Amino acid sequence: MNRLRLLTAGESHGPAVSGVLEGLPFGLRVSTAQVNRDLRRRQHGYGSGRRMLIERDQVVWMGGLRFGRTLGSPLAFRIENVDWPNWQDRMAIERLPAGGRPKPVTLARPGHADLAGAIKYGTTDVRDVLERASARSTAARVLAGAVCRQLLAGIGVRIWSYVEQLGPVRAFPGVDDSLTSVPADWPAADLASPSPLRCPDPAAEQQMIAEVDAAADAGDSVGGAFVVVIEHVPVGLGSAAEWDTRLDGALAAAMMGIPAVKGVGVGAGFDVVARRGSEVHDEVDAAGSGWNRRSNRAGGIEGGMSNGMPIVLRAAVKPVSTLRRPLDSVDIVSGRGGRAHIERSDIAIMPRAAIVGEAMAALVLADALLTSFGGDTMADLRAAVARRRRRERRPHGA
Ligand code: EPS
Repeated sequence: MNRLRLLTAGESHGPAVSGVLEGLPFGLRVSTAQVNRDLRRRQHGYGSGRRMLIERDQVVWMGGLRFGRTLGSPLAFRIENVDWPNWQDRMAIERLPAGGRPKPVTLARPGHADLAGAIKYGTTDVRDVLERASARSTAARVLAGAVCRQLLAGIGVRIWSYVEQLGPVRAFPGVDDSLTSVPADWPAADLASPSPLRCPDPAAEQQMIAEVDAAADAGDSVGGAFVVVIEHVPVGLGSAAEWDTRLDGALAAAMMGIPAVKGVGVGAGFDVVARRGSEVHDEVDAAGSGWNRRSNRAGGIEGGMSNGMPIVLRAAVKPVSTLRRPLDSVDIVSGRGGRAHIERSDIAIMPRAAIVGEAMAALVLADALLTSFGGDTMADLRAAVARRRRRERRPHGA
């Protein structure tokens, strides 16, 4: 990111996760209620483990706000881990607990950060690695993303998401692009009261629930795909000037930065492979007064820049790597074979991963907005965006 910097810290079973978001303009009104709403949305979803019944994620502001508005200074925050008192010995901060070193975790879980991390740091206790590699860290990102979402909402940008696939079950099966079947009122309904798996196709959602149950019964886990949609983005965020100034590149990197994401598509994504150009590019329709497109296979980005159509991102999420029926592994101390460590875990994270996807998109979009338009204050930013919106208008033809 160019204008914004986000640093997060905190172990999954430490006292808190925390963060600093730097680079916000002066004068952004931040609703704590809306931040807490987004934190709650990240905790919601069928297939979550028992930890989500323990935690009640809420922001504690540490700096950067006065009377509910940003001061242009770093925004600092934390979220307390309610589970911390149960881990004070195993995660003691300053010295070994009175009872001595807790039993180390030595059987690395395939798919998790365990093995590579243990070798990287030369540790004989995988807990040194897994605590930070935990998806708990995404709470801090969702918090920062919630603030960026409010900045974006101020210039009319809306971000929403849904679960498109869970294991083999797809929303709106038989439809080429599931997005075309999502009811128009679904994003608002999801915000007000999310369904168990945040899937907009109720019939598919029932099958998805059965799939989660089947995976749980088998001691297994299940992944899927989610879609993030970003609407009313000003034209021209990002640029074609360099490989690292492209908006699609930044968004893809941010999505890949979500734990468990293994693939990202923009618009038609991997479906472009087998199609001809006429079936991929979005014709500009002369009818009407705007720059109307007949389709949005580009997913709102052409030449690395937003083109005014909704930005559509799709992410493939692998199944959670902690299995109750564990896979084969090797003990990192003895070198002997064994079954991977079992840590309390989730069965499916799809509805929650999608909320993290919204947050990552908000961070990157807010950064791209500030990169294009700058501004020390929200008033500066809004004025610059309004100028761009005027330039977006189509000239009247003869
Ligand atoms: C996680 C394992 C579980 C999840 C955790 C991520 O935690 P625990 O080991 O305490 O049961 O609940 O996610 C969160 C705590 C969270 O807030 O999302 C893992 O191994 O990555």
